[in-house]
Amino acid sequence: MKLLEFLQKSGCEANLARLMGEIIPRTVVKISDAIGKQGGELAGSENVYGEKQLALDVQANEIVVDELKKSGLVERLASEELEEAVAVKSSGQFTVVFDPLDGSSLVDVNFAVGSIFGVYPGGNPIGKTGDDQVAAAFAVYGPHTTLVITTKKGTHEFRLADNEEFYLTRENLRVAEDSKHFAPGNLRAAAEREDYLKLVNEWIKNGLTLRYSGGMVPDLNHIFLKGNGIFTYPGYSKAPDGKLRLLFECNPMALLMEQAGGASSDGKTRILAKKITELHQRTPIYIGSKKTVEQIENYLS
Ligand code: P6P
Repeated sequence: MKLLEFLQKSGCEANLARLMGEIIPRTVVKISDAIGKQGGELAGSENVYGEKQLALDVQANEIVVDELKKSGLVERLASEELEEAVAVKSSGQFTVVFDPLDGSSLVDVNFAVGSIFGVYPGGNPIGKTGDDQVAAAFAVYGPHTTLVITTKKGTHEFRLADNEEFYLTRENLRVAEDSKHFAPGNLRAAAEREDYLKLVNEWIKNGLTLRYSGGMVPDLNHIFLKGNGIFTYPGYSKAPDGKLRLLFECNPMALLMEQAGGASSDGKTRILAKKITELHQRTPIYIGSKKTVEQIENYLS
């Protein structure tokens, strides 16, 4: 079944179905094409975090901004690559937040990378929480180009076919309560954080399988498709709130994960319950199998 048809059959509101079933997929097809044509050349610019931007970062951002502006559905958009949110159309129904090319530096070593999207009703997401999202999605640019999407009726995977249409491949993804895999990000924190070192050693002792690529999107996609696992990116002295952004990365992933029966936390608070206070705020994140997240919260607290 085609993506748009699936969303319409699931009773998704018409404009949201168009946004998630046509507009965002169109940006993913264009970004996938761009990746195929380019390498990891630098753009000669830096993003708001002072990170060197690749030409691909800039191009992917422009592709998403352009399609969202043309859609007529968007009141405002915010990108990890842009310092400020962009007001688009006062009568627009949604605010779309996105990381247009997450892990772009991995393109250079031919690893899978991704795009992440979160959709809020109305305007400014500041003051809201991740629970206010009405939809979320991530694209994986790997051996296949896929989209994993939720409109709060479960989490489902779609794969891009030659005719530039996305077709349903996995309906109602489920993440089991216990982990057999682990993706321990920011391991440098374990050099000073005894608690994190003990957690990772516990997983090693319990024989969990390591699956970590350095790309949040493929690393989380592994958990969704294997049906279990834990991804962690804690803070430490040099970055108390870690590296990953609440709005552009963690909230969309947390919604997709909860819709698949998993959980996510910053170590104390459920990710989707955290107040959004600024566009580029960061948060530690522990996300995946529910019992593992609960164990981490009990352990770290
Ligand atoms: P580190 C990629 O740059 C990213 O934003 C995420 O995709 C990934 O999980 C994380 O950073 C990796 O961070 O510190 O291991 O390079």
